[in-house]
Amino acid sequence: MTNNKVLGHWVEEVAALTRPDQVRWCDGSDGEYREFIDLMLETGDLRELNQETHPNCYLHRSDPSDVARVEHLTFVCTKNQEDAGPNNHWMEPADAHALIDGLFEGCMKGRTMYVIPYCMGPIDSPYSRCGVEITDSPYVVANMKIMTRMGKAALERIEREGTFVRGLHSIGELDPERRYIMHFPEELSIKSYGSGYGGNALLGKKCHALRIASYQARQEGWLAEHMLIVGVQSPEGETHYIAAAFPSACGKTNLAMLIPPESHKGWKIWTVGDDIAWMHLREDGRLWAINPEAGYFGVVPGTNADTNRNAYEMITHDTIFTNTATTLDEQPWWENKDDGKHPTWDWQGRPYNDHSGPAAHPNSRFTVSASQNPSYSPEAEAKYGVPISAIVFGGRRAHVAPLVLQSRGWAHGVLVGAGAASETTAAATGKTGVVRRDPMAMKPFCGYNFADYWSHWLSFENKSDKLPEIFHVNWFRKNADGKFLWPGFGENLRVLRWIIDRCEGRVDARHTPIGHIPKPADLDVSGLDIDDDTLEQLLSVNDIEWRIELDEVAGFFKEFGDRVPKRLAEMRLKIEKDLTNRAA
Ligand code: SAT
Ligand code: MN
Repeated sequence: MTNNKVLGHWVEEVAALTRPDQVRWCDGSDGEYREFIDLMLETGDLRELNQETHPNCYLHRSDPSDVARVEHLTFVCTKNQEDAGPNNHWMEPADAHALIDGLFEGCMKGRTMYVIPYCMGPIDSPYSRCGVEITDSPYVVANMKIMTRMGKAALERIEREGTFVRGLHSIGELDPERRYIMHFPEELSIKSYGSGYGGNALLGKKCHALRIASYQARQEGWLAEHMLIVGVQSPEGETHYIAAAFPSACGKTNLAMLIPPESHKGWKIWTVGDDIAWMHLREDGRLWAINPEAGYFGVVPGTNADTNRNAYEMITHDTIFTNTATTLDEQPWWENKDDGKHPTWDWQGRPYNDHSGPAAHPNSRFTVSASQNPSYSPEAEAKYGVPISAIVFGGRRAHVAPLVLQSRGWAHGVLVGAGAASETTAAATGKTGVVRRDPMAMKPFCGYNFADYWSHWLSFENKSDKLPEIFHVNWFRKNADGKFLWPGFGENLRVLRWIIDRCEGRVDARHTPIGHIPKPADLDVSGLDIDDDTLEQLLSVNDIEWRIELDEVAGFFKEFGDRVPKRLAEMRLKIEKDLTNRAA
């Protein structure tokens, strides 16, 4: 099936271990996709949704114990534990292989084993990387077809280049007690057992494009980041590209396909990517980004004509839904869909009543091709990607973090990213709403020691004087009554405009110890229901809160011991001193 001996061998080896009834090499064609959809309709893996209102839309209901990433079962298996760092669960590679191979043994009996060659990034981009996922889940194959460039062209590239990341996956018994997501960055391989859920099972996404790729990026001098990429075009026709990192389920997809509000006629937003950015320094000294993915695996609840019209419209056809509710006439339904309809069955297929919690799972998802997005940027297919003007870090913080701040240059920006924190969401199993450190929104995704990762980020500083400006935003700040201070969604464009103006040196700022903050007059809030006092609260820097914050950052850095770059520790200390002196 391939002339690449290493690949051919590996497939044989896996088949000998897992003993499937048949092996199927996937070609990535539309006909093949259709075939798998029909198969899953037959087996009940998929339900057909209302084909009049939602042509080619299907619903998958996960096992109720398998609806999010499982960080406590996700391991980075490097030879030395310190290389994985305190930010990862670690297992010795040989032990990890033995443990998980024990689970894989014979697990595909009675099943078909699918071989999926895929390419992360435009098929002809020198920055793209290929992989092969072996799985026994047709749901995974169908999702990989939407999320990656999968099949024939990818296999040809693998045969040409001779290298690929190996990903072995089985849904196993979907038993949470027999579930592991293991990464072997030194071997460029991934083994995932016991889950069918997105980030655990679609191995091209978080496992390859972030955990393995971040490890490779460090060795090779580039960056693999948990960032959306968006183009902001002004009425004058000038386009700036921004890469922004937010934790899962904090609105990356919404920001990536933002609809300019009524007040912003003539502005246009172009989506390059909504989740992952691979960034390379090019000869012109600028950082260029590609989106390794070809589709969106987005959070469904909250998507409506006001919050994200682009997404709302693009998921009315050719979409796989996972864990949404349904109406009596089999339309997908979710909380805040605001279409006037009511759910009849909840995400588990039980009759819905409002006492049994949300109808759609809070982490229910859509899988859809990027080409269906009305704001899809033609530059998303560009070989070298797009040049990045600004990098934005963000989180979900009810307090402390102002609406926006700009760092004092690259190194301070690295500190801002490294110290970022956010309240946890339903995208991962565990308690939601707890503030935790989430550097660069990479806590669950950095495939090696965070301290080394920060050093890697710092290493770019002297390589170019045309690096992007670095910012931090917080759309989620609340007042004393617990109400959001900022309207968010389309209005976030106002903040992006300030960011671009700062990059272009067109606007002044208020200089504080933690960074540059907009002067209230420079943030356009015309037409918004925001009075001077609210704006002041949004932009305020409370010195005491920030001293506590920086203290927490120091505590967090301590977990990484001597490996933390001195530069970061010194900068942190200096800001703490400046805040103290300011108070004195
Ligand atoms: O990791 S997933 O792809 O399942 C979604 C996310 O957490 O961003
Ligand atoms: Mn994500």
